[in-house]
Amino acid sequence: MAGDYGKVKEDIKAILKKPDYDDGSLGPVFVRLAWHASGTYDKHSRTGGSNGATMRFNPESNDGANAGLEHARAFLEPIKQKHPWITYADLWTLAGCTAIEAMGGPQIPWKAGRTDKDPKNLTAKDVPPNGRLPDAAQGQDHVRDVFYRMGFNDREIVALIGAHSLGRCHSDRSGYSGPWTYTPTRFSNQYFKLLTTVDWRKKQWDGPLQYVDEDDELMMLPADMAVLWDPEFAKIAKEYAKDQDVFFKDFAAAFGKLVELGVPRANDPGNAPKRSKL
Ligand code: HIF
Repeated sequence: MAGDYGKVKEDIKAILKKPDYDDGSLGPVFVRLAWHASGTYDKHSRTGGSNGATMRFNPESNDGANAGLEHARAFLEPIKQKHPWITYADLWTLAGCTAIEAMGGPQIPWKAGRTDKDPKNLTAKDVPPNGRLPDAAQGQDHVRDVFYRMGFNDREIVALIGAHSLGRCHSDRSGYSGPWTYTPTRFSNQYFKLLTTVDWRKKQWDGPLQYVDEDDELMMLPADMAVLWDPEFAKIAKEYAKDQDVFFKDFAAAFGKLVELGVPRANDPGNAPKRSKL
């Protein structure tokens, strides 16, 4: 039964503000949930992606890359209970897109229609294997491998990475620590401004290698630094640092594409209606 997605959106917006959580908003972790649900997509085997909401199941639920996302899923559970007709796959992606908009970002094109895999007749091949999400410790070759596998090009990759203007790293989730920007609950091009201007240095600590500013307030992952160190990526990052409108436009298209990965649609090649002979 199709329900009112606008009402669900309103309910998502209403729970975002949470003073005792991180920087006061659930927005960033909802964006990460939408992205990790979608970013398992492999265009060659056409497996993974947001359809199915398979992060509820092993091994995806236990992928180290998804640590902490059980909280995001739990925060959305009351909304699922209130609107039982919506699928988890639609709810998680809608929550990420709604959060971006509510935090000052562009409107992300989003369409309903994802289905949930039924746990009662789940087979091993229904859940993507671990290891499809990017490893933050690696550089540009790895970032390209992972995002090309999803079907993105260099410009889309750099646009997407601007989402790290939001949120922070948690030592009990990824092992990394700190926010990328001074305003982790505002969607903006600040990530690119900081990436391309701050004098980043290695953080002195026992944790995994990450980069920090001189005051050790902001951070960058090795995979973020790859965007600065790769000449093709850097050119695009500098463009986005100068022009927020271009960034918003490109980001909206790329994130909209991300949440569509693996979602079957009527106009997919192969599903095209047969042409009738005239
Ligand atoms: Fe992230 N990302 N991401 N990411 N990410 C983290 C947190 C967030 C990568 C690694 C990490 C994207 C790409 C990549 C968000 C959104 C997006 C964390 C910290 C790590 C390690 C997790 C924690 O400790 O809580 C890597 C290696 C990526 C490829 C370069 C996307 C583009 C930027 C696709 C994207 O949209 C968000 C939002 C967060 C913050 C979550 C929070 O709880 O605050």
